[in-house]
Amino acid sequence: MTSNAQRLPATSDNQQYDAQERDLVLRGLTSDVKTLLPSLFYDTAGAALFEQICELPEYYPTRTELSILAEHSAALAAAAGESVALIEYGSGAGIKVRLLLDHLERPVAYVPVDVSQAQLLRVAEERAMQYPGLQVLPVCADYTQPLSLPKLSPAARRVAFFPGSTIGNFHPTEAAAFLHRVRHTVGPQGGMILGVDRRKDPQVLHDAYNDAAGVTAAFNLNLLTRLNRTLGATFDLGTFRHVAFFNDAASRIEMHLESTIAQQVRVADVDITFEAGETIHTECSYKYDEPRLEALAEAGGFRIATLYTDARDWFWVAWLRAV
Ligand code: AVJ
Repeated sequence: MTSNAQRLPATSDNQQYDAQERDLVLRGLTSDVKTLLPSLFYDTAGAALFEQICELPEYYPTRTELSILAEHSAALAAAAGESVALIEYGSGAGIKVRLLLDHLERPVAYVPVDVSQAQLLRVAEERAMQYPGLQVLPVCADYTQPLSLPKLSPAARRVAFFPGSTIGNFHPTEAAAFLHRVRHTVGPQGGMILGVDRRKDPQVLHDAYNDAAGVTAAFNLNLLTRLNRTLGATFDLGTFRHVAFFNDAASRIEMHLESTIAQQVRVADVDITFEAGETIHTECSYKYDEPRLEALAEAGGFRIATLYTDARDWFWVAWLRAV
């Protein structure tokens, strides 16, 4: 890990905690505006809750993106061309990529990148069996950090696949920096297939992150359960509540955990003070319109070649070409 200049509060005993997680969490909770990184959501329970979110009637992104991919995967595959090396950032359960692999002409390699090693190896093995002749080269890594990828045939055209509107978790400057790194990886002949959630009626957005069944609330609060386990934290879940709203000026959904009372919580042997009503900002989910997406593509060294959308204009699967 790279070192960080910012100093953390001194502690009596932190040996038992994962140092990287402790550093990240304490840096977030001791800053003026308390924040935590969305990647912390995805422990085993969190990943299962996210899968439940994807099934909710209010949560449209997953099924909308799948419908776009199902309808346009042949066109996307044709645009990508022959002999593609497909690099998937955050391959997860690896369902969506099959729609592409089924249509690509003689793909040479599939490179799934994911932090979850067990799931990564399972998906890699499955795909290798389903697509004989396809080289499957799994990379276990956090794709938000610079990556080194396996050597790919110089004849292969590199195409990045980043579905799920996960790009929405990045602030615009981080998103541009991420695309720029992808652009470097795919090279001047490369391309990118990017899933992007669009700006839309704020009520639709609000409902997608405030579902009636309370699954999104459970997903958000699970972060505190995780920290209680991994960092010996003392969060009382009865004193925090899920808050999610659309911030129109910033064009993003914000998720927060609000402390309903004034209190102190210990996290990895450090006392964190909350005022009543104070929140921890746990996630941003940026929503794009065309000018915003164009600006992002351009800043990352791509241009928008084709935008595929759904009947309601709620989501995009964008085909970007390297500039
Ligand atoms: C996985 C980042 C695309 O922002 O919609 C779902 C995560 N958070 N409900 C999103 C999420 C709350 C999701 N992404």
